Amino acid sequence: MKKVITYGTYDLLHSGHINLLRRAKELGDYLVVGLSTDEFNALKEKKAYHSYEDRKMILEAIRYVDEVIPEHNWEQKVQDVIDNEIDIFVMGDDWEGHFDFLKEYCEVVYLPRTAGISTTKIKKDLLQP
Ligand code: C2G
Repeated sequence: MKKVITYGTYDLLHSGHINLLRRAKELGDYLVVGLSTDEFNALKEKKAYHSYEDRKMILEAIRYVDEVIPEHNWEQKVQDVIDNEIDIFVMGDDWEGHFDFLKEYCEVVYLPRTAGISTTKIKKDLLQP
């Protein structure tokens, strides 16, 4: 069984997230998502609208997602890859190069982001009169 992992905040779920999760799952048989906790989001200087529990429940309802684990910090990825016997690490290409250190442990794939959509854009657009 080929296992894939990806990470993110996944707040205010949108088509860019789904496109990423679908393509990540297509690379293997089992997709693990490392979901940023509310505390880690604070470290990333991100404030999610939905709580970790709600974002986890929403992700678990997506057909492409097989398991959700908490992402507490930047340092846990190597251990996650080892503990979960991961074959492929996937992220959107806005992260291109940032996680190449994982190439020692698994394949590293950066997928093209979906243009024109982001949680930040949604929040901004909703403020427009
Ligand atoms: N994404 C995408 N297209 C978009 C928006 C997001 O492909 N239009 C991808 C991102 O590249 C990322 C995933 O969707 O791979 C989740 O995006 P975020 O929730 O914004 O995640 P981020 O804050 O980038 O957290 O340790 C890694 C971090 O937790 C990544």
